[in-house]
Amino acid sequence: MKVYYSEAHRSHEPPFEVFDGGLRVPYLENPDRMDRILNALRTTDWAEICEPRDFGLDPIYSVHDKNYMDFLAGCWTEWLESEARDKSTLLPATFALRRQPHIPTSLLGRAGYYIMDLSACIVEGTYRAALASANCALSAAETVATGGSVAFALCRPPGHHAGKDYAGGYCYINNAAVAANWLSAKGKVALLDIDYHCGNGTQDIFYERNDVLTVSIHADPNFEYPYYAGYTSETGAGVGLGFHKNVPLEKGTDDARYLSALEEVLHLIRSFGPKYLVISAGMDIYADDPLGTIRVTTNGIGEIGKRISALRLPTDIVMEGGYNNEALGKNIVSFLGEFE
Ligand code: SP5
Ligand code: ZN
Repeated sequence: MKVYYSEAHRSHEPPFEVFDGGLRVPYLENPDRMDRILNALRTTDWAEICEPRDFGLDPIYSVHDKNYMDFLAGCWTEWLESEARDKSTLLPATFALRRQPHIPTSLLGRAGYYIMDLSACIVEGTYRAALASANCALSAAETVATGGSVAFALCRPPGHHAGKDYAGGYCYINNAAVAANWLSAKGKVALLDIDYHCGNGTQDIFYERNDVLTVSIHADPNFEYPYYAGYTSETGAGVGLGFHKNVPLEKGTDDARYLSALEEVLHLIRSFGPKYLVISAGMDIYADDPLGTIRVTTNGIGEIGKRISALRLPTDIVMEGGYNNEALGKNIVSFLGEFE
């Protein structure tokens, strides 16, 4: 299996994030995550680690707002030129409300407009890392569009919380959405998000489209981040009505309950009849994840992989979250090992 991976992620290493109540904690979405996964993949005889190809900015601008991308590209330099006292990471403290906010010229004002929380910290290497991450997802898409049955995009930073014009939850460019949109020029696409958190960015990006079916299984947003999206009542709009599905889960969800939710959405994907499948593969559904509250085991993750692979669709698997670094390698191997 081709595994697309770039070293560019290493320069994206924010020194901290801010948790609920204002607690500064070490950045959970850290470079060590990739090393754990790479080490585990190197012990297999089926993973072939490859450099991504550079697709340029066009496939990204097809999903993300140009002004937002310009903000990502230039904000670090502006931050260094600003009056701020601690410049270790760009993080706003004021956020734009849902009205029709004016976009100010001030850097911190724009940061609060384009960033939705205190986990999408920006440092010098963020923009470059985010571009390389999107190129991994696109390279895997190209592999499955040219006859490959499956490819894995080992993306860092992750992407599914990033919308058309916002960053959030460790995400800046929505890698899976960029790949799915690129594939959609060649046929219908189903995008299944199994990360612990609702893929709110992906939901927003495809909400009014009927050529990309989006499905997300996640912790109930009524108690969990991202809070404001991921409810069962959200099923798409306009021509996209009926082409989005959320399956919120309770705290403590075990393998059996997770797999029954999965069966339900696999049925939906089968009836849609896509040409391609994109998976937003977050491993934070794992029982011992520091951010998670659901209890899927390593074997359960393998079983999820097995049932998805039984769809027999050309599949672009895109890395999302997963913060138990010690378990990340075995969980990814358990999942990917069921494909091909
Ligand atoms: C890609 C991905 O998995 N992003 C997840 C971002 C979640 N950020 C939520 C931060 C909320 C902090 N609450 C911490 C409670 C720890 N017990
Ligand atoms: Zn997550």
